[in-house]
Amino acid sequence: MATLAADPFPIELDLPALGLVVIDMQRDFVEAGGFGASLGNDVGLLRAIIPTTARLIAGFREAGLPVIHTRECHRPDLSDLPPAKRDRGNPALRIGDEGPMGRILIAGEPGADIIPELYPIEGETVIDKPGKGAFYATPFGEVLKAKGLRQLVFAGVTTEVCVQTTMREANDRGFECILATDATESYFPAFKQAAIEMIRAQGAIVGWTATTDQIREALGV
Ligand code: TIU
Repeated sequence: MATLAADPFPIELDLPALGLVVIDMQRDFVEAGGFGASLGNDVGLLRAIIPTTARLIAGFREAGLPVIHTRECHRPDLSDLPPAKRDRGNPALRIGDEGPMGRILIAGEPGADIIPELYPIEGETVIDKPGKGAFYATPFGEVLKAKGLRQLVFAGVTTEVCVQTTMREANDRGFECILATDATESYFPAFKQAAIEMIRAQGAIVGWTATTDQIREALGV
């Protein structure tokens, strides 16, 4: 056991049952011409967390604990893309359209892959998910169970969309969830702050928050 100096109160980490989940650090969300940009967002904001997220991932690797990556993407034939998702709003390019990094948010295209700075290493699990949450229509839950995980640290983008959705899904399934506040980002700074506060309010109603340094210290790296 190791104590993590988290908010709103410290949490005892059971290291053999702890894993890191890095949500959707894909070129489509952080590079020009991708899905995030097609929705009208300033994707530059998200790039600021790349070095911190790399340090967090390195800490888990050094401690010998699992790192699981997710990618929001769809099959090339769009059979897992509900029309309600594709037809939403008035984006510059829709999911499946040809963009500068290949087809927007489609599995196997350069834009849908994880950025080189945070690329998975041999043996790490990558979950492709058609929704915002990582449990829906994926083997994520079975993977966590097979690895014997009970506590999850979350990083990635965007804080209030895919990260928070997955944290809430995990919390309902009995996992203790910790958000790494400096390894997650939103296109909307106010939404990031609000998500952090709503997660840890009411006695950690969804989970805990901690910085990358605090997490690395608890890991002993
Ligand atoms: N648009 C936005 O903020 N996020 C997403 O569409 N997906 C994820 O958060 N990964």
